[in-house]
Amino acid sequence: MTDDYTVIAGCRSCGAPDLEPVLDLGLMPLSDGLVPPGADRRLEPRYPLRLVRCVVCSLLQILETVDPKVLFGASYPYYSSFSERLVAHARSNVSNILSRKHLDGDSLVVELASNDGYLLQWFQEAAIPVLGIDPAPGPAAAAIERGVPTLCDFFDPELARRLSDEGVVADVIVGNNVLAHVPDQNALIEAMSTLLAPSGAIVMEFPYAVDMIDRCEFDTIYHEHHCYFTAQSVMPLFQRHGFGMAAVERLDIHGGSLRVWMERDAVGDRSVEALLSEEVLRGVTDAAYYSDFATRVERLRNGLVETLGELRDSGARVAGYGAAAKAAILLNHCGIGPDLLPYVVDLNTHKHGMEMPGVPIPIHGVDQLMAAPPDYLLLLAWNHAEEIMRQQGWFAEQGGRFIVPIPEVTVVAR
Ligand code: JHZ
Ligand code: ZN
Repeated sequence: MTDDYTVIAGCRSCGAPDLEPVLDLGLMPLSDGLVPPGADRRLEPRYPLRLVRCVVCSLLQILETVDPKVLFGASYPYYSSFSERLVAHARSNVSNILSRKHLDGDSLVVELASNDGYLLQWFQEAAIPVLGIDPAPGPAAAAIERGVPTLCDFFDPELARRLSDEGVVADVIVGNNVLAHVPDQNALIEAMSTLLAPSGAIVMEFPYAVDMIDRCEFDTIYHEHHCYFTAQSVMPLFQRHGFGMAAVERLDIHGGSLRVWMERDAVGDRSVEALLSEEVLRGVTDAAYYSDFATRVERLRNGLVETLGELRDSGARVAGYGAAAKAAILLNHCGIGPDLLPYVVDLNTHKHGMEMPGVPIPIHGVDQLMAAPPDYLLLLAWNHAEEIMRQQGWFAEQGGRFIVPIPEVTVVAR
């Protein structure tokens, strides 16, 4: 356990002090804190991880705030371009924006958490000037290498002010999987407001909390994600800063996400009205909607551990696919170590040779599977299940089976 974190006293959005418990995941390591082999595991930091809900604005959030410099520092290993589907998704996101908003060679698109440039490259292809901002040095350097102008820094009100003073004005700000990643959402929106042209649009994607709760995606709860949004809880956050939700879309990326289109004083179209009322009907602003989540998570955990235990006892060989951030939470919360899962494979070369956070499970390249095929492949990156099963078709053809752990433990022969 370590003490380099703080605990919030009130809601990250509205400040209300009444935060009711939803799920306690115990002491967890940092989900992207890969560990070099031979490191003293006793020194590995662990932090409490408690999901709570604001009684006033219904925002789901974690109590703990780990310093972002620790979370997204020099060894941050996530590179978006390793998923073909994610790159294709980014491309269609860009055409969607271009069809809604007139942009040309005099416009500017700023992307927050632009990672390795996997999205901005498509604006560049359409000859639209871009600026990426990302604090993680590895992915930012990869973006620069592929010719995407990128500022390696944390985007906050101070940086926004500095850029604005230099004359930077954004016609569109894109922010995918970044709204939850900052500890102070109000400051982030204020900073975006500083940089945005008066008629500009903010287009953001984030995992949808309704999908997370419905599909038992507890492993997407980790210290990088401070908040888990519904349409109902994200609206007041933006309204507080003068923005309205013009449109909203449900997407099946990352286990289920929302894409919101925010503009100053916007009045929502049919999509906004429809989703807001659907949420009310589902009761997402009531405590009851969240009350059995913890029990369902425990049931899933027990079922997975039992399945893996039976496979081990029967002499079957099991490996994991995807050294994802969510994998760290799934393995640690379930107490799955190398006895149940001897190794994990991943396409991301930056992760090879390292070990999973919290549990000494080594990460190998995907070719390891061919070298010594296991009998079962546990899809830790279950959100990419289709892409991975397609890519590893040979594995199924020679009798291998996939275990998909979420939303419930399922064995797929294909
Ligand atoms: P993946 C990430 O979480 C990062 P993670 C971040 N925390 C976030 O907010 C969410 O996304 C939304 C590999 N892979 O995408 C690549 C293959 O090896 O589920 C990754 O290491 N082969 C900012 O880390 C991992 O799996 C493949 O074919 O939970 C997937 O990680 C594919 C498709 C992926 O996100
Ligand atoms: Zn609140």
